[in-house]
Amino acid sequence: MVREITLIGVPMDLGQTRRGVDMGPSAIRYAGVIERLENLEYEVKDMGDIKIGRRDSTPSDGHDNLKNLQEVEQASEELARAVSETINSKRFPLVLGGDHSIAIGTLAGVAKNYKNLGVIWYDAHGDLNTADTSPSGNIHGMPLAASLGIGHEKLTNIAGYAPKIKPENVVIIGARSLDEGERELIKEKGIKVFTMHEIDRLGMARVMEETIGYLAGCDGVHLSLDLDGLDPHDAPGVGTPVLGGISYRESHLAMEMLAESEVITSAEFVEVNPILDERNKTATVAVALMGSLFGEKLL
Ligand code: NNH
Ligand code: MN
Ligand code: MN
Ligand code: MN
Repeated sequence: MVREITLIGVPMDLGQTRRGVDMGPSAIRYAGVIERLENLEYEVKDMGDIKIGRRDSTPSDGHDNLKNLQEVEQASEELARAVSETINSKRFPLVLGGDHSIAIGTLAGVAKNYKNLGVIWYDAHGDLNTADTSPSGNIHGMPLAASLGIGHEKLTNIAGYAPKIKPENVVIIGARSLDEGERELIKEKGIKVFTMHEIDRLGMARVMEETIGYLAGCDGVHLSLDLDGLDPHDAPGVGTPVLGGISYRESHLAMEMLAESEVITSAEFVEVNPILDERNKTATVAVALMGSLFGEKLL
């Protein structure tokens, strides 16, 4: 594993309508991310935050069910550059969100640097909507589709190329809320999904073994971890909580297994909303999971 980490904050809240998720990067910093990683003997550099435009006053006017499209596009371009530069300077990009729309920019920056990038999408949702299938017009429900090259050109073509990833290199873990169009896309593209049903039946250890095996042919693996993948009891500070999620302990195990396998080459932790949280619990959980992902062990 690369021993140098660059933190990139993305105070984005324009991919959905609840306020407060723009404070996610601050909440995660406040929860001690830098100290946590430095204790594991990483060299950590915090590059600060990507600039985010203002909330569109006429959100979906003229953008066909894509709220704040222009602003999300601009931030994605800037984030893609920052992430790619980080990888070029042989550092590990750790992106702090912000709502999940930021994954469009993160993956645009990451995928440039790999021939066959794998993605682990840890989330209650599929994030496989397009303007045509989205029930909300919220772009945070679309980043996985956009990265597969599906959807509005302004979202699929960030950094000037598409697609970023192949459907056979994606594993979704924790799904329990999918829209109709997302279900169809999963079937059509044959995307690998471990829903809560599989996690309950197989157990997280087996799910992670299968995930790591499934992505074995990839030359890099990006972890996109939406805190709402966890159960709202363990991660209450998220905008769209869904009951019956992955526990804190299962998530720890998942991160530890990723650390042992040394497959992860970039990561982002998204949807931390301190306004909806209980005493910064969700950011604290995020930092604890980062600790495990980067190799923290009790003994
Ligand atoms: N599927 C819904 C939508 O597209 C909700 C998405 N919300 C998320 N995704 N938090 O991870 O609007
Ligand atoms: Mn507008
Ligand atoms: Mn998501
Ligand atoms: Mn989600």
